[in-house]
Amino acid sequence: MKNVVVTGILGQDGANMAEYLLSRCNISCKVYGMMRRSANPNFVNTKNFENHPNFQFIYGDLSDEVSIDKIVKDIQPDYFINFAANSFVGCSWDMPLQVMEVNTIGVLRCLESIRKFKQDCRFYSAGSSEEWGDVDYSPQDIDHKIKPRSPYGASKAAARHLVKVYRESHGLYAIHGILFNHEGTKRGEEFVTRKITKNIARLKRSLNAYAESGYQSSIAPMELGNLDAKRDWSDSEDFVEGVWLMMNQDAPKDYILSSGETHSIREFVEKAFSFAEINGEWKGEGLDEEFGIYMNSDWITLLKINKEFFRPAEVDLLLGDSTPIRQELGWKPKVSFDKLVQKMVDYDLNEGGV
Ligand code: GDR
Repeated sequence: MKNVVVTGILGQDGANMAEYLLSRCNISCKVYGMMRRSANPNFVNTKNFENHPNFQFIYGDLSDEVSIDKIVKDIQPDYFINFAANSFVGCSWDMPLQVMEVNTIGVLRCLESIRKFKQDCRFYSAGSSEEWGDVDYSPQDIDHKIKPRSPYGASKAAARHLVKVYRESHGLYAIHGILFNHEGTKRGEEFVTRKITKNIARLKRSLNAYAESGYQSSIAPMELGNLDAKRDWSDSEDFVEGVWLMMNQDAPKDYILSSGETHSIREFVEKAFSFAEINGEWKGEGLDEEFGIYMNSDWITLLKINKEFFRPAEVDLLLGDSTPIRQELGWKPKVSFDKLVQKMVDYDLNEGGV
């Protein structure tokens, strides 16, 4: 039985990783899911496995080295998978010091604890395509220059250097996988994909109520920022399997996980509305652009643009080249872009939309 510490257990990737290790992985694992102490933790993402006999919640905080030291010393993990982070790029301009403290110094604390107390523990650091920022070429490969556009991107780039330094100086099995955008039904609502699918579920209910009320009720549109940014989106459940492959190579090596396709936010919006069978249209331009629908010959605005959701510096285009992990480790994603959008819309229209 392998001891695995997974940080960020209440978040999308931590929960998907634990679920994979406990139910589909070929190695038997005892999973310790690390969470921070907080007044009202949200366990919605862990409900499928939190009572599994090989699962245990543990308290810890990346900003507190005493807690990380204690976890590594007491549990003696074989693997330490770090998904804990301040992962929202948009707020990283508002709290840059906290972002560096958690995303960079937090990684350093993990590396130091492993160096001191369990040198053969394999460590995974969650890197990001945001490290490349304003890209020089597409698709981006692992050798692309580091050019972050946000404090978040800079924090992940710095962590990447630290992982390399610890690997080369102390011989640790430490890797920094570069993950492009990855989504799913456990995704937080501050990220654009889940914000869209949750809002579409709400709008679907509002449109039904509007028709039932004899076209009397009012409908609050969703508000988004830049619709023209392009992202390389995948399913987080596919990615955690790729992370596990990276953790089980003969020698540590960093890889990219990506779908190899890029789509604009606008395309995601259109697909999501169409899977919800809301056949609307765009009108207007720039900040006045809207997506809406005619009902009873009234124009109903379903989406409008809000300047507040634009970023001080945008990453316009991301497209990842994941050929090396596909060829060398046999990783293969199962969920296409269309399937991902459909899965999220269906979930929010049914169980997740309340
Ligand atoms: P991203 O994800 O910054 O790419 O980072 P996010 O979903 O937040 O933004 C994607 C793109 O959508 C545009 N956008 C909006 N974004 C949000 N959140 N809300 C809006 O209303 C909105 N309108 C338009 C953004 O400008 C951006 O271009 C994600 C995170 O998971 C990181 O932690 C991870 O490292 C990277 O993906 C890979």
